[in-house]
Amino acid sequence: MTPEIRLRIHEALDRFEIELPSWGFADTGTRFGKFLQDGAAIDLADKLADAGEVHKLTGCCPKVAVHVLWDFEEGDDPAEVARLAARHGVKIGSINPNLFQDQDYRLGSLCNPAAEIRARACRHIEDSIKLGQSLESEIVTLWLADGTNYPGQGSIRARKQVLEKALEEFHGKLSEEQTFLIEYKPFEPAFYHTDIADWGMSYIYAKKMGPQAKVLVDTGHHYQGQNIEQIVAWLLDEDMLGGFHFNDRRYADDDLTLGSIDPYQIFRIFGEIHGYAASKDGRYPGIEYMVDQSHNLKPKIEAMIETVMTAQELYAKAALIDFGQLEKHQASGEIVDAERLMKQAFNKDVSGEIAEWRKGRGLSPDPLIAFRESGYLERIAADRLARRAALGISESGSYA
Ligand code: AFD
Ligand code: MN
Ligand code: MN
Repeated sequence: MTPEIRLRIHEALDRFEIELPSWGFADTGTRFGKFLQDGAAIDLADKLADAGEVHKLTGCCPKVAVHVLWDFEEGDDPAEVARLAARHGVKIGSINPNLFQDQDYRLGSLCNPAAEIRARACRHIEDSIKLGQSLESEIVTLWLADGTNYPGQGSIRARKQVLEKALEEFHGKLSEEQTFLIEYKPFEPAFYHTDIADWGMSYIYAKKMGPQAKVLVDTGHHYQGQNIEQIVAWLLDEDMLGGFHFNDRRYADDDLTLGSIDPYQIFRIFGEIHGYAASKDGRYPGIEYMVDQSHNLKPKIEAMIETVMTAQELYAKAALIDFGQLEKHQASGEIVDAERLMKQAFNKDVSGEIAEWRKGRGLSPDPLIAFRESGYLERIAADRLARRAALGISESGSYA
């Protein structure tokens, strides 16, 4: 490959940071049960250690997303959490409130018909915003599971109005450094309507909230056949793309590892971002690239390293699209040439340049192999097995 191509790949990798989800290291499952892994993280300290290991090996994951109710106990000292993260070479990234598990939220949280439950949900969001400030985190990501399961169960318009008002109030609580990302999802756990079901709803809510609110695109949160890169292009053009939750899916919100089902789609999404920057004299928008996956079957840390390596590879490939030449093909209606240009970039083998980039940063050319050879998993599995036994975590994954 030419030095110019090599430089483009290295420059792309230099700017590409990926946030890891704390929950991706812990035992997760489906509603049909969990398959426990000996080395799965038990508490936030474990999660930060595992994330730190992934960052140490990949060199591009300095931040860890936290889930407020899964990662923090009442009375936890945020300063101590920040110090713990620093000890593992990472820092706390996005704050994820949890309005979907408490029994009070059976009929919804921010959109619940009962004012006192809505008020309780608002307090949790405001506490999450404050927690973010105490952790010097700059991102709050709201995924709202609210919705209904049957026609007539709730007024879609009344719920929209109630939610708008709550969101506008949250905006006033943000510090200057914070951005509030509104994530959408067409269905699940609600199965008749979801109050924030698509990018248009997120966009409208974010616009009404204020200038520090943007849209979060979770790549699994789309109906089959939806053109996600078109949504990304629109949000980029409106300066409303806040970030991504990366995962892949075959059917719905499957939380499979990125690129395991449709790598070309992720490449095209990255192509929109590189193309946008190419149209802005190389200026890239500030976008939060975050993983959101549940590794129910794959070994958790391996799956996370695999995801990061795949994201880097696809981002580097998309950086090779010749946008100047593409514009010429587009202007002349040369459809086959335009598509060939995309496919050539997608099919480029960039593994050598990525290995060089890693070696230049003192990293192993293959972080997955380096992880396997490190003995890290064997060490933590022994420790965590003993702690599981002491905690009485049964094979069903719940505390005995
Ligand atoms: C679930 C939801 C959503 C959310 C994530 C973390 O579908 O993607 O962002 O949990 O709370 O995957
Ligand atoms: Mn998500
Ligand atoms: Mn999801």
